[in-house]
Amino acid sequence: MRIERIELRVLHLPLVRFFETSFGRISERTFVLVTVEEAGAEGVGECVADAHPYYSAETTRTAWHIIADFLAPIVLGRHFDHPRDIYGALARVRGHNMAKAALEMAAWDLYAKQQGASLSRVLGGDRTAIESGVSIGIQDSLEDLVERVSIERSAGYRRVKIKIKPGWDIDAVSRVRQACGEIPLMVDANAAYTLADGPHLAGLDRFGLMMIEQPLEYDDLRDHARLQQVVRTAICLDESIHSVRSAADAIELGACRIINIKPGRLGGFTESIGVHDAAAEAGVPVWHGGMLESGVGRAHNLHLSTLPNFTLPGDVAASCRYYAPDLIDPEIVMRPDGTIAVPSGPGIGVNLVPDRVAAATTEKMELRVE
Ligand code: OSB
Ligand code: MG
Repeated sequence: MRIERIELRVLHLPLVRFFETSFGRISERTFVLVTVEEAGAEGVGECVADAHPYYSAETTRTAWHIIADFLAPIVLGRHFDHPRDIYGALARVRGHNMAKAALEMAAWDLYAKQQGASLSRVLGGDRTAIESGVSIGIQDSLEDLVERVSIERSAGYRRVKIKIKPGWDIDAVSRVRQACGEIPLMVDANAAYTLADGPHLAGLDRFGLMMIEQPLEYDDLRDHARLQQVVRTAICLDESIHSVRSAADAIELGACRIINIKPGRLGGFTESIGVHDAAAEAGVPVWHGGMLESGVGRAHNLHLSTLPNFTLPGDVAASCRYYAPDLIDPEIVMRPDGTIAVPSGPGIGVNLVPDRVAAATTEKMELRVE
């Protein structure tokens, strides 16, 4: 594979419904879409960095800058036997995993298309469908929360995650349990607590949650290991895991019993497969997280979710929960049994609708081999 042209776009898409986490409420996403091309064949990748640096340090603008000025020049015109070699070639640039992932994942799509193979096969997955869960944000009231959970459960989602923060935790979980019974339920704090909240968080143990996701600081492992001694509920790490090495550290320290894999956070598919494999070896289950992706990133996520250690339902849900219409056709739909079929065509197996992409584009740039 030898990428000859890279196109960057900034896209702006309103969300169907606002999404609120412990770090704030958003109603739209602004993200970079990367297209890579060789001899007329194209691959696409979606950068999960948003306009603000609240989930992670990266933003739409830093991703644009890093891809255009540093990553694209490394990759353009260079021969790669396989897309698994790209992440290593970008190692000289420190951090900026979301920028790296957008470019690397576009290259995986291109490579799979050149092979005439489904991306999931190229990644090493063998499922034809994945189990879908939903992530439900903080709502204006507990009544609204119960209503949202009920709606998503009736739709068929196999597990429900609710966002928590101090002041919106025990009562929220208690109300959902009362109203909805013993559904597969978990919580995600997006780093809103400190170790001093341990006894309070242990108050969640009585609800039989599947896990507590990222209760403490975004870059912490040590306090999570201490917290896991205080709470019975399994801790799952999201923000704290940014590499195979940090995953191995977390497992060895006992900082988590479950890992959320997001390729954007990990610099792409190569490192994601590494975390998946390391976790499998240690007997730690993984699930696929979400970043409110459009259909492009969502399709990539579906394909990665077909690897064998993705044994828990993830946050990869139907397109219609996020954007109406989505950028792709056909959209990604969840079936009444709570599963999503993995597209079987070459690459990511979904098609961008050019008019919708054009309408959402606010900036565009092209880079070519000199
Ligand atoms: O912490 O998993 C998270 C969305 C944006 C940033 C961080 C997170 C999330 C979600 C939503 O939980 C998952 C989704 O529905 O895509
Ligand atoms: Mg999370």
